[in-house]
Amino acid sequence: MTILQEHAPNPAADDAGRPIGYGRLQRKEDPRFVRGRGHYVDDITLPGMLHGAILRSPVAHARLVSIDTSAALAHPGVVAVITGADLLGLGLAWAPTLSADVQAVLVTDKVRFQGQEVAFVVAEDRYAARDALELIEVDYDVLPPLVDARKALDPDAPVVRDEMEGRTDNHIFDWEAGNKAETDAVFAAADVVVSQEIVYPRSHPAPMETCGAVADFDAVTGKLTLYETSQAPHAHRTLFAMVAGIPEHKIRIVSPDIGGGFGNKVGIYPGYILAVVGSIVTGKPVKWMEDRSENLMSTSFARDYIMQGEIAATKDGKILAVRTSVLADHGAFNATAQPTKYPAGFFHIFTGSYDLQAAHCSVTGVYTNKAPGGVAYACSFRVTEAVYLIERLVDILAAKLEVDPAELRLKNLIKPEQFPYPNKTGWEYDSGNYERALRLSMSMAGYDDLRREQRAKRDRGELMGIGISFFTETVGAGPRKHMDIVGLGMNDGAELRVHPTGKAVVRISVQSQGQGHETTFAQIVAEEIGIPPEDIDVVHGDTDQTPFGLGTYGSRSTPVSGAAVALVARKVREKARFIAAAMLETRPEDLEWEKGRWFVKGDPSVGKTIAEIAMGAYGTVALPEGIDGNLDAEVTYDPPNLTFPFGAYICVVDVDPGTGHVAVRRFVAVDDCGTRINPMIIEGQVHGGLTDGVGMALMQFIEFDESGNNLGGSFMDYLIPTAMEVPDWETGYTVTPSPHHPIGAKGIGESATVGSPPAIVNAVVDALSPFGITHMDMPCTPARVWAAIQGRPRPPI
Ligand code: MCN
Ligand code: CUN
Repeated sequence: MTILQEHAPNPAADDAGRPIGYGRLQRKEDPRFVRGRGHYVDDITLPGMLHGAILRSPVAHARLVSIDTSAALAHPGVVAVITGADLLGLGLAWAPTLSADVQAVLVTDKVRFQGQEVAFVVAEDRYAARDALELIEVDYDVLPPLVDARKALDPDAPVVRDEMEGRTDNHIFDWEAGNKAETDAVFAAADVVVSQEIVYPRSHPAPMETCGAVADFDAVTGKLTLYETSQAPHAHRTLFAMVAGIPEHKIRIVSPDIGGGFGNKVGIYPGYILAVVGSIVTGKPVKWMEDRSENLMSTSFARDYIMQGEIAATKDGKILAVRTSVLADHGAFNATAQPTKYPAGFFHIFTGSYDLQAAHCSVTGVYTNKAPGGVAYACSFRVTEAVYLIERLVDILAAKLEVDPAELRLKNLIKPEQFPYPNKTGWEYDSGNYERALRLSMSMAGYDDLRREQRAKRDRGELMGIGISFFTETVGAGPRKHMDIVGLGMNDGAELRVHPTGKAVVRISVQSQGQGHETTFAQIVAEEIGIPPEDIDVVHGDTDQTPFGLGTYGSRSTPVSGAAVALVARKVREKARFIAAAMLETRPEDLEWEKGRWFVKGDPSVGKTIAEIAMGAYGTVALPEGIDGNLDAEVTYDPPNLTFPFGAYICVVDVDPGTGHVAVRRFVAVDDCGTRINPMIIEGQVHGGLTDGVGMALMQFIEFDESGNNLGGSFMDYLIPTAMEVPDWETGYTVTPSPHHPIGAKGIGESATVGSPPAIVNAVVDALSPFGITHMDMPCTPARVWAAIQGRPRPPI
């Protein structure tokens, strides 16, 4: 095992900022991955396995007139062709979504988005299955599609969900937070108000591995084993039991190695259900794996928020209030996979990191003829949109007041002594020292020098921009009193067993998709009971082997499951104390703990290590009353609150006025995720999220033409940032532990995706400000930037 030392001293690091034991431990899972020994769903091959393929609709909105499957069934190798009519008979044509809506598994009445699932072919190999798709004859009666969410509530708009009883429009929900009357009063009396329509465009998580499943239903035992790309195997098991009527104890869900999730693998897709139906119908295991275009066209779209934002302030720059009304395009099915009872997730946090007097938001959700949206993409469930809104508004306010955006933020950030801070929409931020983080990012960036450089460049006609964002994240869903998924409280279990020779296995309910849980969760146990991490096996991703829990998304693994793991280790440590006392023939209260060992107070030479205690537990030592002969424990953890990590980001861009190309020259990211477990893994998480941000801010488009055709269905159209588009990230950190987490840790997995787009767009707008530009919608592509500055006289500075 190699233990790398903390490198580069960080100006803010102090004793409290040291990571927990084993710090930058190299990832335990990597020897498997770098040798090509990862085991993904598509690597699973079962005896007699068949292959499924989905026929998808080429049109966005159409009545289904007829389907003729006879030619496909006659194709060599084809075993079964399943249509919506077949599913109706099984009661499986419509599946519940995670948000009290239903989604068609296969079209029965009407196609509602391009790419929707129409039929499922099961064949002896995937080529036969794919070939047979072309032999299915479908007669569509094409209808005018609803593409523009702004027109969704017009009286003459096509009605997407006309199958729902009594439904004559496309309205899904209205939701609000904050206090409208108070907010309006503050706005009415404010010196300065700025308003802006701010659009967070549709985006897609696009993980390296697409979604897929292998279903194996054993008709003799009645047991369903489902291997699937899932971020939440236990929640999926319960849902499958509810949907398919298979008893829950007869369902085993296995999520092996997952090649990236980013929210794409939270929900349950028709393809998973079809693989199960295929296996039940044929009596053989059935594999279904999406191709790239299917993934990009039909699964898990995120964002799509049209936000009218307003911010009110005094003339000397004290921000008083924020208000916004949002139109949310949820696509054809409200399949939003998020764990809160609020239809806009954690959008509450649009109040940002500022000490405000009042705030109000209202969100209206609508159906359109697009693939289900409103789902998840490294987002903490709408925190991305909320942070983008407030951070753009603060910059627009700074421009209006002609003050430096860093100064405006420093003046308004919540102060350390105000924590725990109740924001104006009812959430309590657990801990923070915001000014310290912003000042650190400014010193790392050399902020004043950058502004000087910018002035000199402007004099020469060069376009350089500096953008800041400060964000507060909301992660660690969550307290069961606040949130659930279809009635399942957001709690997580952990089981720890120490074997007789002192090696251990910890079983967890969350599911890594690349975040390194096998390493960091072993580090937490190592810290708590002193067994080295290489002696601790982390088991996850198999419902038959792990305790119940709600899975990995919303950066909840560390805040919830990590807490469970720390507590289960403490439980084992306490049990070990009683066993050690029996072994040492003393009283438990006479023992003292040092990492890995209980010893007699005042006589450190007399003690027992965890390994010795484990042998004692399983051995012949006479155990005290109530202590059984093992060194095991289990817990289920219900967090008292969410955790609120935060960060201060500074982006420097150069814009080429001739082509409109934006180059991100520098990016400084200071993150605070409380106590840090593994700084190397944290940096990896931050680098990935920042790269996502470059994609969203500068490159990625999912447009639909007027017929509802998705124009972003391949990586030729939906661009993925590479090393070519990103700078060398400059990361720093501060440490403000969470007061309610057993080891003080907060999540980090989505922080950089949340925080980076506003920093980048703020930098682009800053670069273009000499043209009088105060806002630009993402993505700031060369074409858009170039068009924005054409015909605009540049005032002399
Ligand atoms: N960590 C740490 N110290 C902390 C906080 C976290 O060392 N104070 C470590 C954790 O122990 C874990 C990793 O950082 O190994 C991420 O932890 P956490 O913030 O708890 O997030 P989750 O593990 O719950 O991961 C989910 C999050 C989400 S929601 C998305 S989306 C996303 C992200 O993680 N998807 C990812 N990062 C990803 N990284 C990879 N490689 N692949 C994905 O699909
Ligand atoms: Cu919001 S995407 Mo992540 O929570 O799986």
